[in-house]
Amino acid sequence: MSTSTATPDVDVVVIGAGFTGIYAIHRFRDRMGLTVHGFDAAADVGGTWYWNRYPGARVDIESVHYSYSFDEQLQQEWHWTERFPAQPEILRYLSHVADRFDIRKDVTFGVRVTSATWDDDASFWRVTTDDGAVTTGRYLVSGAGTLSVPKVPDFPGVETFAGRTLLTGNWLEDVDLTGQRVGIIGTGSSGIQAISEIAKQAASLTVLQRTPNYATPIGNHSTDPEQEAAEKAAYSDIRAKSRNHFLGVPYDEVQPSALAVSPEQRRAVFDDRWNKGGFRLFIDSFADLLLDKAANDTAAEYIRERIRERVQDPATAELLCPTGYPYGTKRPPLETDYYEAYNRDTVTLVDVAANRIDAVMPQGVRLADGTVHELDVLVLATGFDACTGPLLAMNVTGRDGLRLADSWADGPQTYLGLTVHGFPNFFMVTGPQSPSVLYNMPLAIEDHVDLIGDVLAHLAESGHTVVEPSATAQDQWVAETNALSEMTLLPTSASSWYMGANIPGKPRRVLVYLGGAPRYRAICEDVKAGGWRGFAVADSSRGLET
Ligand code: NA7
Repeated sequence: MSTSTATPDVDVVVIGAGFTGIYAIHRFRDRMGLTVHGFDAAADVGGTWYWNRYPGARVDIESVHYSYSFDEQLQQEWHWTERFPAQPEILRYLSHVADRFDIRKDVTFGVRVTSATWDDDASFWRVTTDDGAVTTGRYLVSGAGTLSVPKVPDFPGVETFAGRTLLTGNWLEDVDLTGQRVGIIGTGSSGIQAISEIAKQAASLTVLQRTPNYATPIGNHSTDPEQEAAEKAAYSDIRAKSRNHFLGVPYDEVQPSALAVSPEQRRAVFDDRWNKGGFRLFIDSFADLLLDKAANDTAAEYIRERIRERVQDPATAELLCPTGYPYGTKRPPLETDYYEAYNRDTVTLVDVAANRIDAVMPQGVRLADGTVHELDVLVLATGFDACTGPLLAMNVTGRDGLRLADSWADGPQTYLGLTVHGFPNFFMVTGPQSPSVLYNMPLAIEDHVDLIGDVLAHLAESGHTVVEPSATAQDQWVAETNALSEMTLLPTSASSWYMGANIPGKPRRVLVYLGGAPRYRAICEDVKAGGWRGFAVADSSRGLET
């Protein structure tokens, strides 16, 4: 008997019920007729938008683009109230999609995957959850997210704080901060969004900043009915254009080089993109900002000038001006009235790069020089163990007992950011070394889920049940991903989570494919057209010739 005839509980186990899990269940179950079961640690669907309910949490890509494209009726019927909606509205949208496609009936909520182990004899995955249950599935699809394992810094005494400690990446309740003395550590995208809102409520807000950021205006506004109607009428063109853009948005005004135009022309472009908001300045101004330091300097200086215009106290303004790294080498935050928050008497900026955080005490935070900031609430907006963290947290063990943690000891090793040699039938949606966080997420997710669907269809057609990338294909992909990053300012410039550099001890390797979504999609098409080049298929994992 072929070992692969052992029958698992389901065809596909899907981990996570965020943007990925919802679409994956629909795609595999309703469009392919496979049996599917999902798991999510949350009590309901939503993923990122379930866990991040901190004040000010908001999407950074226009939701007309940051939304599913797979169902025409869905995209026609849904109405966004704002250009860049806040977290509650996105969660409502995901709940609506889950209702519409009856997703919840195939998800177990409130359980966390504690291990996933490939069974070499049965050729399927055994997925263990923290309720003790074991579920077997022929294929394992991770939709565990890229920014879903929060980083909690181990400041000495952090557990002794007598007030309330809140983590932006795990913030589930409405919290009234009115009249409270609030301290916040972290001025990345989450911290900047939270600071702008908390500043309006708190009796005092102390911002403990280690690195200033290049935040630029989001330009949010209520949905304009005429614009909405026009976009809905042209949705298929918009989506096609988005998929042909580096970041997955239909922007088309980027100019080749910031250095090829006069200072006046450059200023006019920067002003225009600044006023348009969103990521226009970052990815729709000049194409060489991430490639050429001199080009980048022009944008960095422009942003610093604008910060100085907005912050009344010159010393505070200087502290808010990033100087130590190029624009965009850390993920640029988008903001509404962030810099104006520092013009309030109740908001204080503290430079914890110069005077580092020494310890957390019952009454607040103590700095190296002995200063104590007394607080009722401490907000940690300290980021995530990005891209690899959510996958490694699941204790994945592949063929011949190979642990993912060992395979990735020196950084992620993947083929296409989708699969891993030694881990048959394992698929990572928006995995490390895919465009993921540098590609409009819902579209990146749809592309990957569709690609997995195509792999599974190919297996079914060819009469096989097991697929795995070859070591050679994987080595080439890792080399290409690293080489692409070397062409940019990223590897050498900033301690960014793009490079894994925000987590002590994490290998410093690029976690994102920097060739852009269109090139990546073309490569995937080519792999498919070439008979799934780089993949080996078999009846059982013992039969893989890799
Ligand atoms: P980020 O962008 O990683 O920001 C984390 C912030 O926390 C950043 O300002 C860090 O400063 C700061 N941080 C982290 N650890 C410490 C310690 N130990 N001491 C002081 N300050 C610290 O995370 P976000 O949640 O804001 O954003 C993540 C993504 O979510 C975002 O890019 C979007 O894609 C959505 P540092 O810069 O390391 O000096």
